[in-house]
Amino acid sequence: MSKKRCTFVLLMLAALALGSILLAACARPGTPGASAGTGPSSSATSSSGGGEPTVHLGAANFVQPSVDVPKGSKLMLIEDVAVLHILSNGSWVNGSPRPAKEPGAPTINNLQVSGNVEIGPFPTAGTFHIYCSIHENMNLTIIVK
Ligand SMILES: [Cu+2]
Repeated sequence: MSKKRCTFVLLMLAALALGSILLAACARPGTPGASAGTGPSSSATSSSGGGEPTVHLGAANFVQPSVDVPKGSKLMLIEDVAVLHILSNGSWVNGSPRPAKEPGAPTINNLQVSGNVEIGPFPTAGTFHIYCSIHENMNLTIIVK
């Protein structure tokens, strides 16, 4: 009888411990996919309603030519038109693709974008360039500060 109760108590303790481990895992900030700063550590967001910066991709262009990214943040690429883009470090210059990777830039090497893709993080302040090798003059300037 008392042995049975003891087992029950142990089981309850085990369940509690497991529960708190799961809770701690869920509450960890920076989990991918967890959206829009409800966490306590969202003091880094300076403007534009929180969340990471985004750039939209049209049929053959970046909808905006440049984007500001807070240092350490990632950049979300959002495809507005269902067209494949292949992105790399560098830019189009006078009608020719010029691969080039600035120091401190995250490596982007023939990244196929169909749907939404996150690039980065961008740990270093500076100006970085990416381009789409399929679409002439499809350049994006990323300003990290
Ligand atoms: Cu493209």
